Amino acid sequence: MSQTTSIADASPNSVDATDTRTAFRTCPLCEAGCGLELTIKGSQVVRIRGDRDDVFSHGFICPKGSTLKQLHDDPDRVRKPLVKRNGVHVEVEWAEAWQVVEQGLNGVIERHGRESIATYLGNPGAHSLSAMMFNRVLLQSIGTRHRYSASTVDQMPRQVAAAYVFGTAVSVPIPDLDRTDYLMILGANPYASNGSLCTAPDFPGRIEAIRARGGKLVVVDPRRSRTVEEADEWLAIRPGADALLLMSIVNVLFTDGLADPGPKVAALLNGMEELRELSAPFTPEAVAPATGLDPIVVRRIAHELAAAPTATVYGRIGTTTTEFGTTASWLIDAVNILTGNLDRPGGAMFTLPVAGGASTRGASGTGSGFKTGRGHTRVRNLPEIMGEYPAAAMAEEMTEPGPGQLRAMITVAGNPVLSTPNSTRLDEALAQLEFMVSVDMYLNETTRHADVILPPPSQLQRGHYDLLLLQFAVRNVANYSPAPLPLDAGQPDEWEVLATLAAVLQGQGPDADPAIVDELAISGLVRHAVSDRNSPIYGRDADEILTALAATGHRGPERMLDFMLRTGPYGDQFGVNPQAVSLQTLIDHPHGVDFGALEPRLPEILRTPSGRIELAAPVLVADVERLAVAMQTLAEQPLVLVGRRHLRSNNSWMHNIEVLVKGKPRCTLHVHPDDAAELGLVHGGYARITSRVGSVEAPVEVTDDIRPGVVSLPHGWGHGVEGARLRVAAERAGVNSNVLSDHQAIDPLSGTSVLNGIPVSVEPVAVVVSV
Ligand SMILES: Nc1nc2c(c(=O)[nH]1)N[C@H]1C(S)=C(S)[C@@H](COP(=O)(O)OP(=O)(O)OC[C@H]3O[C@@H](n4cnc5c(=O)[nH]c(N)nc54)[C@H](O)[C@@H]3O)O[C@H]1N2
Ligand SMILES: Nc1nc2c(c(=O)[nH]1)N[C@H]1C(S)=C(S)[C@@H](COP(=O)(O)OP(=O)(O)OC[C@H]3O[C@@H](n4cnc5c(=O)[nH]c(N)nc54)[C@H](O)[C@@H]3O)O[C@H]1N2
Ligand code: SF4
Ligand SMILES: [Mo]
Repeated sequence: MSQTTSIADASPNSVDATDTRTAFRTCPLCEAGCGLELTIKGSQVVRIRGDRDDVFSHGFICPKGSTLKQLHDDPDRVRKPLVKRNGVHVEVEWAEAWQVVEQGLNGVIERHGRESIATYLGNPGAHSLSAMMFNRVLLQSIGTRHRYSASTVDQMPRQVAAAYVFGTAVSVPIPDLDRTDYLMILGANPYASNGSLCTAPDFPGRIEAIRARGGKLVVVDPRRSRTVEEADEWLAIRPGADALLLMSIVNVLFTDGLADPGPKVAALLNGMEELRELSAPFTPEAVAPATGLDPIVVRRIAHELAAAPTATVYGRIGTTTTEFGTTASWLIDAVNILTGNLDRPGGAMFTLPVAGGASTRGASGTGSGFKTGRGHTRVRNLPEIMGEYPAAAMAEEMTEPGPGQLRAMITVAGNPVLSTPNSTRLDEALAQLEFMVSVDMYLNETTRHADVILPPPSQLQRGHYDLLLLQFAVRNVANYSPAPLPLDAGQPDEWEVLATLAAVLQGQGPDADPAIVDELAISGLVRHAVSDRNSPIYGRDADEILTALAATGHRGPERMLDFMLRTGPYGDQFGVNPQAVSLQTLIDHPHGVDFGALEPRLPEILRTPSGRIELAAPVLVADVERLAVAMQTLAEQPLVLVGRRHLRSNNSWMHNIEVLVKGKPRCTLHVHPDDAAELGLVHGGYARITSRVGSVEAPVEVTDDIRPGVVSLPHGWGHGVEGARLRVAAERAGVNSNVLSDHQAIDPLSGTSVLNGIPVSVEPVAVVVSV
């Protein structure tokens, strides 16, 4: 592909082999987005450390950040397309790979139609500028409603709740970590994860600062996590009961006369009286058997939240990937609102993203609101939510015969065989497909099923701007990094892979030119904006804007980003405000640009049809009936499984990096000593864990860092399967915890899987030691 070669040749970073230089690159591995300083000698990265001048991370990194070098150098990383021949993946040239892709996908389309193709978009795509810009183009080119992603095993409930309450799925209130006096965390462990839906490099340092200035940290978690160790108070809740705890806090706020949203929010609030009535039965005493928490403590915490000068409640994975994910997320908003902490410094605030986004577009203060159910899955009739179907439904859509059966799959940066529920079932379903393509850098548990694997360049060979996660940052920050290393000869950029795939699906043949797709995409964006009344470039000449963009020399995702920055809230609006932001501004500031602490955004941010905050949106209110039933059912569950994350793991895909996985095995079952005694488990022994859908065996760690009645196994393990190429990971394979998670168990409001609070039985297994 000629355009590929020319990009590699033209790279501003290509250097003389004797040169040593410094490059700056934001780490794309998690949501913290730390600035990295790379020392590069010739084409070799010799050192990676934290960028002390980064405006947001100030030099902080975790042990994963520096391993971008090992990732780049990993001999197992796929560097050339792989095509499966007689069950074995062999390297081919790009031209040949595209022919196989074209024949495979066209064959499926001819035989079964476009609706028989599914897509699964994985987590690293959310950190890839290429994927953020071109996945959309790809999805449009396929023309299928069968869109799946990691969102429905993750944050979808938080987004759905925000959409009902504030109007868009990205209007997520962010805890104002740096100014709060009181932080209550539910189901998140930022000391391991470094935060999520709260972009805050050095989250631990920001927590320590809260306590240093006399503030308080309360953590709600069934485990004594690293974050709990740093907390003033630990509420060891029973899994799945957070919505009940939160509703009981709402109850106390109302009954004790503490509910006071403050004048600005009160004037914009619908549904306060309705929520008061809804919360009436949920006293701390009534929910205690389900939550396992002392009602006296809960009452005190409710009073503390109301009395603190500022307070903010924040919930993540342990609240979203449960049966009441959406309802819990809504009630987090409710507590922040009722304690007067919404949209004020130190409370829960809204980011004003520099590259814009749904919360900055359209008419300010009002919108069309949020709807689901544009389409339903064939087998279980599950509704579309935010343009996708639940990941938990993928397998049955592939295996259940009949019209509309899925026959092909395209994965981009995803490993659903390890990440989504009832993995065994999905693993078998993928094996039955007629055709599968994966855009991925590893031959792993999922991509081993692919007929063709199309590799992106390494993370260090791509430019970066965290388009999605900077929308959830604790400061208004922008940071773009150009690719530190040039592309390998013949290697297309990730956006070119995605654009070519899109073109092939549009019927342009295996020689399709991604540049044409790119031109059409940017032209579409610009033409849409100039005809959009609410755009800052409304009424301008589209060709003039396109010419200005072309003059920068940027193409692909960089050009789209330039357009978004320039039409965003801080943008130069193409000449209107020349001092303001464009991509060039960010190139000139390699350590990022900080636009300051979050500022109040009400009522401008609202996009609800009423133009008000919907504290009692009908869909959310309707779920309270189910919550009332849970007061009983949750109290009766004997033993449940939760997950956990480790600082040195990153979901399923960084286990092939030796420096990260060495040491003690981490894929172990944590069991409380009381449970161990009752179940006959011993520290260092093995246990068989069985759920409704599967069974795995794992080594046991007996620890009182977990509440009785709960066991914990991390996800993302279970390597060493046949056909994968992960030599380091295979040596410490671990087991796949999602063999145990049940595809039937979902939060109905968001389609999100229940990955925490899975009923299990556990028994000892005698390990046969060979002599
Ligand atoms: N090192 C590392 N960092 C990561 C990742 C990683 O895999 N490794 N993944 C990244 C991604 S994709 C995400 S989404 C974020 C996630 O970031 P976090 O949400 O902080 O994720 P976890 O560390 O899994 O923390 C979830 C916590 O919820 C607790 N929990 C389980 N069930 C319940 C429950 O019912 N109620 C309550 N209150 N707590 C419960 C668990 O014990 C655990 O401590 O992390 C990101 N960062
Ligand atoms: N039981 C349980 N299950 C969980 C969770 C849990 O807490 N408990 N957490 C859930 C969460 S929060 C998430 S986000 C999901 C993650 O679920 P997934 O996104 O499905 O899985 P990952 O492990 O992130 O796998 C990422 C894949 O992308 C590839 N990859 C990495 N970088 C790139 C890139 O730049 N481009 C491309 N094209 N490919 C790349 C990797 O090789 C790997 O195959 O897992 C979920 N599953
Ligand atoms: S905390 Fe996240 S962004 Fe920062 S270095 Fe570690 S993995 Fe990278
Ligand atoms: Mo995630």
